[in-house]
Amino acid sequence: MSESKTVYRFPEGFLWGSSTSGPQSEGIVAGDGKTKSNWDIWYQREPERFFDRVGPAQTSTFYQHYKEDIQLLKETGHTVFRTSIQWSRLIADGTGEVNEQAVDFYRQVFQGIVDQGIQLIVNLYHFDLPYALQESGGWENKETVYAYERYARTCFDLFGDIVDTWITFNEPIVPVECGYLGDFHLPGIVDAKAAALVAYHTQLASSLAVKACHELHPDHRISIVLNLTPAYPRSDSKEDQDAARIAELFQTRSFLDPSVLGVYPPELVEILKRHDILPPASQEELQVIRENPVDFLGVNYYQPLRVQARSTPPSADEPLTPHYYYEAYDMPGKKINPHRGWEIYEKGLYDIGINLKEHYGNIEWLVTENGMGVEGEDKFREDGVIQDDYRIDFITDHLVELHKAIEAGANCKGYMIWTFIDCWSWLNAYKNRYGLIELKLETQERVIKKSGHWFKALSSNNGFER
Ligand code: BGP
Repeated sequence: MSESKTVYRFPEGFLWGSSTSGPQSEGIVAGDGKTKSNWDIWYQREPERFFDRVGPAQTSTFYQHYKEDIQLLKETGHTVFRTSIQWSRLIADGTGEVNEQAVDFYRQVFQGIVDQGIQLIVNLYHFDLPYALQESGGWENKETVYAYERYARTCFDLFGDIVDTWITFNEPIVPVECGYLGDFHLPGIVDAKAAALVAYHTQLASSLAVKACHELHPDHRISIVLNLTPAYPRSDSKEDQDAARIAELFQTRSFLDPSVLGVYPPELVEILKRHDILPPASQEELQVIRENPVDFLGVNYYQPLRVQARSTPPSADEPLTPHYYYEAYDMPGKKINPHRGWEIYEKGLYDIGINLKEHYGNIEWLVTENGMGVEGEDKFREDGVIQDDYRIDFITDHLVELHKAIEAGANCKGYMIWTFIDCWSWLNAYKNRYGLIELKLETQERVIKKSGHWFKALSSNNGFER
């Protein structure tokens, strides 16, 4: 006797698709007019930091193959797709001349996607700063905020007749953490005061872009994409609970609150003041942030944050890092993706939905990234096709939780996987593959994986049975 199955049907009009980014997919072609980004220069300087020494010039050649790739979007059932404009491609060194070749390229890409009836979402910034701006102080320098605002206005102006849905930044906390509290992005320094300033300037830039978008195109919608990592305390003890609350202040609420509610959490401001690293903010700037919340929210979810109280109190002269207040908790028995080292905790997606419903006015949101990077997928090949059942299970398990959240009233309007075609993943380059479509690096051939065919059925059925 067959077991009875549950049908998970999503609300009408629910969007199905994927996200990628310019720096991770376009690649560089001689004579394309692209200037250097922070990633291009870092790779030039330290190629050994990048897995197998594969750098940002060798990404999945979307620049040359976008027409066939757009066809593949259709073949895998996409009704929504997000990519990003590379600032360093569009505007020479971030503040110079507009690159007409880039304008042609992006216009053709965007039109091609829209012509297929796919909802297009265009992101303005995915970790890629024009290097010339990095040299003049990067996001520590207020001038970068204004340069970004001009860049955003240029994009709204050049592409606003095709694109109507925008993202200001992807995961803005990541460059702060990786570049100013760690050594995973340029400039690779540890300086909490600089980190707080960079975060503040990024938020201000985002709010200025929201304002500009609404001024130029009142009918457009604009958002920010945040990696919401709910913080779960090790125990119910007050110490662990405090640690989790503060972890969320740093990791998520530092952008979530100002972007959605227009204000910073008072406790975060207090902490920064106490350590004498509160960025100087004028009343006028805070008003820009207050008056320009996003229209909807993009949520990237890969893993939760497990947190415990510190085992030893901070020493008197210990510099501030987030770990001044909490430690990571390595929870025994957790489910993990061994290739990426990230915990898999599907219920996090449910918790995010309920948190946004209860504390953020039930703002409309989309899952803009969720996915599983796996190394050595070749071993799962049968009859030429990668049988990535683990990816199908990963997506399904998350969708069950998302469905539950929607039934409980969460205002989620779509699910986008990371990613469409295997793409270049920063320092990990092509180590872990995330795609619904395989990219053969040597030939640049694209082959739909089992998950890509499955995704098409998921989209056509607007749900699944299990
Ligand atoms: C997100 C980024 C993506 C993507 C993804 C997978 O944080 O927005 O750009 O790279 O993570 O992570 P990774 O490439 O490091 O495995």
